[in-house]
Amino acid sequence: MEELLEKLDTYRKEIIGTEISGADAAEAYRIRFLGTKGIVKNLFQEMKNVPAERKKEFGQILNEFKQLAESKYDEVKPNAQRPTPNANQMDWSLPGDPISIGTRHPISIVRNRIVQIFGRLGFSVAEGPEIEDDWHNFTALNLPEDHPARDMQDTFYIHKNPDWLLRTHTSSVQARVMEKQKPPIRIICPGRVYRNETISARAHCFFTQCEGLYVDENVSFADLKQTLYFFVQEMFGKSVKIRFRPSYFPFTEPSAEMDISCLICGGSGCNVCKHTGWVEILGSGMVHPKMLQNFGIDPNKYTGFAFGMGVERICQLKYRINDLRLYSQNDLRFLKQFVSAT
Ligand code: 2U9
Repeated sequence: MEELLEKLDTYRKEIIGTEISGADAAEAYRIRFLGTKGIVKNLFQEMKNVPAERKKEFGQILNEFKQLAESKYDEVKPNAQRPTPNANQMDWSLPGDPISIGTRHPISIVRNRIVQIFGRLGFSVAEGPEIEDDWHNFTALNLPEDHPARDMQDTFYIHKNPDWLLRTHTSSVQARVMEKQKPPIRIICPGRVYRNETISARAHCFFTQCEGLYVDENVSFADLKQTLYFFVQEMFGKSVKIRFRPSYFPFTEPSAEMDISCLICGGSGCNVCKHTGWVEILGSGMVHPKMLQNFGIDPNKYTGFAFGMGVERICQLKYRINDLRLYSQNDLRFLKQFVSAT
């Protein structure tokens, strides 16, 4: 033990007294003291020969010695690894290290474009919570208690009584705006919605909706048609045609689905449009008078139109994406293809 302590003392003096300059000397020091067969390692191996009653004392001394050896190396290491070049040795004209800036997600690109197009028509963006209560997601929107959308199998419920759930559509945002704001109301509501679906190429348990609402005096179905026609022309190009088919939504009456002429075949028929020449892109209608009443808006004075679309669907048509799962797999080979899209 005494012999060991003497050895330690000699090494301690060596460390304190040694001047280390340059990368080679620093490396030699590291190998001698801190290497896998170095002095520190060897001294720790001597522990087994120390009598049991002095193990604690020797352990402490050894740890302090190890810290001394390491801190000496830390002092000289930066210089050893990165010698500071003097200004004359620097080539200031060399290009910098490239910074990887990533790309916008295709859904963000399309959502921003939708917001921009409707922004030009005076629609502003409204947002709301993704965890909703029953009233704003269902009851206020003409979806009575026995409606199939309320089924546990279709909706992710979070809490019972009070009923909280993941919103199944962004219509709850319109409901919240109508609650607070009197007409004129001209909003679009982009955001994520959730449905209890089995994930496949054509369905997902979450997706992005963008719904719109316009309530004012004298708003007509002609306004609805022209607004949506303007939107698809801006989104897909001037040559696109539209058609409306009667439909049903609980919040609107009359309701209609809107198709656009197939972007792939121009209307002559192909696999994408299932040889019909048309593809469905959104749902729409005149706001049901009962809805206006629900929010204290006089249906004899005000009318309105509303519409809703899946951003993934618009993106699918614009960029020809054939599998919904691609949007959420974070595969860089997919995402990097949108580097130049705006
Ligand atoms: C209020 C008033 C009116 C919202 C509307 C649609 C038509 C619609 C879906 C179709 C497929 C979107 O992508 S999708 O899931 N939606 O077609 N949504 S009218 O009407 C409202 C909502 C709230 C207060």
